[in-house]
Amino acid sequence: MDQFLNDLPKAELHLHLEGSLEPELLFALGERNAVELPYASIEQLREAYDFGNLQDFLDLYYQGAAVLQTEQDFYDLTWAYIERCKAENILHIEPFFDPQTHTDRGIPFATAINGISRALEQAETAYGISSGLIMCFLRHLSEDAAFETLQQAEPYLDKIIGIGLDSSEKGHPPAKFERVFAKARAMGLLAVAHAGEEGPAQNVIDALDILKVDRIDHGVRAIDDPELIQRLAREEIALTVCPLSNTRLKVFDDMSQHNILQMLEQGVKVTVNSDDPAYFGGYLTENFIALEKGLGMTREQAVELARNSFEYSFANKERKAEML
Ligand code: ES4
Ligand code: ZN
Repeated sequence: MDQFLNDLPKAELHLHLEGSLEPELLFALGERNAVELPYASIEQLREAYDFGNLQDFLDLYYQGAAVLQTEQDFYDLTWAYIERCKAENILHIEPFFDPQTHTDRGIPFATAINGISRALEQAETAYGISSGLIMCFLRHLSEDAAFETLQQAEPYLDKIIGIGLDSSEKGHPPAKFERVFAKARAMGLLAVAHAGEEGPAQNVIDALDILKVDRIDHGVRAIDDPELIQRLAREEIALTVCPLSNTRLKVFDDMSQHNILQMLEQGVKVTVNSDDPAYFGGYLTENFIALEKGLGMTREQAVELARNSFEYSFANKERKAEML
């Protein structure tokens, strides 16, 4: 089964590039850029990856990103993820990056996006892996800061397919970003948002009705609202679900408690994703394996989940037809 899941053609629609920064590369870049790290060893850093909730994780995730300084660093980070995709038969990716995590440290927007884009272009030419890059606004920062980031992105709109919204969900509801999402959509960008991860089902409704997103990231708390579950199924609004992330951040106590297959059986267009694999203990195949081990996912269910990842991707019709 493990080999079947690895070889199954897949797309990944919810992956934070900064969350694919493995401790080994983090230490190597720290050394290369003379950034002081508060950990004596790679092992000590890994031991710190024991999170009680989303905020515990975010604190370490933003700290780790500080080693990313040059365009080459962003290229190396992205390329390491692409090598994993190649090994796991991932045909299409729509990775996120958080420009504000870098611009707030004085790293130009151009440095991050040029390094990432160079790796994504090489993924296409070397491996035939197609992609669409999504830039996320940090929801703990202001809407004005998001507007400023959108402005910085304007020269690079050919390299970005859409915008997203991530970071601390509690206390930062979708409505805070209504105007900046409207502007981005008017510029032709697609939109997604993290909603219903730690926050309530209402955040999923508001992401749809106020931000007018094309897809929901996580969305697992939608289960608390049966009417919303029916709507998601009826309107074919896909959820990018991240099983290992949800257990590592204590959204569910144990994988046996996860609701992804329950939603799948209720007709919700769910997909499997790895979120921040360097921090949560596994890339995409490992997330599929965790669903088999923890929830008894069948091969047929795995195939349906993988099909959803192509069908609800932002790839064009021709590319979808090739992958499906
Ligand atoms: C994130 Cl798991 C998760 N949730 C919200 N924001 C994030 N940024 C990176 N990973
Ligand atoms: Zn995420």
